[in-house]
Amino acid sequence: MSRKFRLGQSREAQDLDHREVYSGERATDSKRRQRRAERLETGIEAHDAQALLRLPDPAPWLHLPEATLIQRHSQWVDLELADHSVLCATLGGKLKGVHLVCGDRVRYIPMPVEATDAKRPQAQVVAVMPRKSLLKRGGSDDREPWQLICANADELWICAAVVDPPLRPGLLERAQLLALDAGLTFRVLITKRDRAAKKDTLPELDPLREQGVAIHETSALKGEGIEPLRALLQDHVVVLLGHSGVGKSTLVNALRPDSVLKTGTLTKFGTGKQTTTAARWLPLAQTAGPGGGILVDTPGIRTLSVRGFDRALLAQVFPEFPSEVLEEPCAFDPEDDETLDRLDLAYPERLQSLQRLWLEMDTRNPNQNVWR
Ligand SMILES: Nc1nc2c(ncn2[C@@H]2O[C@H](COP(=O)(O)OP(=O)(O)OP(=O)(O)O)[C@@H](O)[C@H]2O)c(=O)[nH]1
Ligand SMILES: [Mg+2]
Repeated sequence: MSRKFRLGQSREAQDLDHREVYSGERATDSKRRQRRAERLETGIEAHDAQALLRLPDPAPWLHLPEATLIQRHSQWVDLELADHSVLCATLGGKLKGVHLVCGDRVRYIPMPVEATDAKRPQAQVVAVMPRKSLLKRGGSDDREPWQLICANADELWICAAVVDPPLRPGLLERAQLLALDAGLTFRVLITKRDRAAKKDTLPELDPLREQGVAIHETSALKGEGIEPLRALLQDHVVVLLGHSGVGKSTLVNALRPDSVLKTGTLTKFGTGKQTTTAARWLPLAQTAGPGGGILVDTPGIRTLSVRGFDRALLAQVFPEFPSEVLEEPCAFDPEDDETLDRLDLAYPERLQSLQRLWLEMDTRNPNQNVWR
């Protein structure tokens, strides 16, 4: 019997609720479906989030030249070689299943290609060197526990615009957790400062100011607040992260006079249009002299998931809370005046943020054992 299903009503989707739909199917079909579902389930359970971050031993390849992976494309990667030239490379079979990311130091085998054929891959990546740091965020479920952002960075600068798109303190807390997890120095970059009155002190940032987080106010269009950043970049690899449209690429262009990264306009809702589509490693050395630093421009993010991160990190992001709250935040009612008075919080709304992050960090996979 052949049946037609509308979008979202596939045979598999129906299977979740109405197994009787299959009562008439042949035994062989039923067995095949059962085997497929078992394979999927075993696959999911076998996922070990930490194992996915392990890299194969590069020892057999250490005689090969080293390069930096500066951008990933769907079928190939761009490498920057020791002489700063860029070439296109494919990934060798030995790296099957290894998640490479912008900033990885790799070993490659050059492949002979005619000089005129610059579009063909000219090398094959065969090994990845151990990473100094790895900036990542949580994935949506256990089939993709992590989304890697950048390897071998030193600092994370979270970019947030004063308006268009609006400033969201929740995103800053999440970024702080990501930086702590990766061991990176954390800075907040307020962009589009020209769009708010000078006397507006941006009180949303007070909790971060009190913690001593470095906050830099900039206006890339007016060239304000850019010079101090140039000094901070010296000899450092800095990842720029933020919502689409906050002005990350505009900032990179301001910091690299020879850079012409594409920047975008905003939608009528004041959000960006995902102008940058892949993370790109951008050395400043050619313009600012040796040791000028590296900027990594990234595509605009919608959220920063902290699924699977260590709850112990929360104590550093929410230092104003006593340990009893950090151990079991959900035991405290954020709407109960008596509780809030007892905790004597300067920013009571942070209790809800703490609870949200604490729950999200739970490693339980919401999609595990789904019959598909
Ligand atoms: N007024 C003002 N506008 C700015 C400033 N910086 C960037 N913009 C504008 O913001 C818009 C988005 O800038 P982009 O640099 O493309 O933003 P992005 O963060 O790279 O966006 P994605 O690549 O989509 O993630 C552009 O129209 C810029 O002109 C600023 O300092 N002041
Ligand atoms: Mg951009």
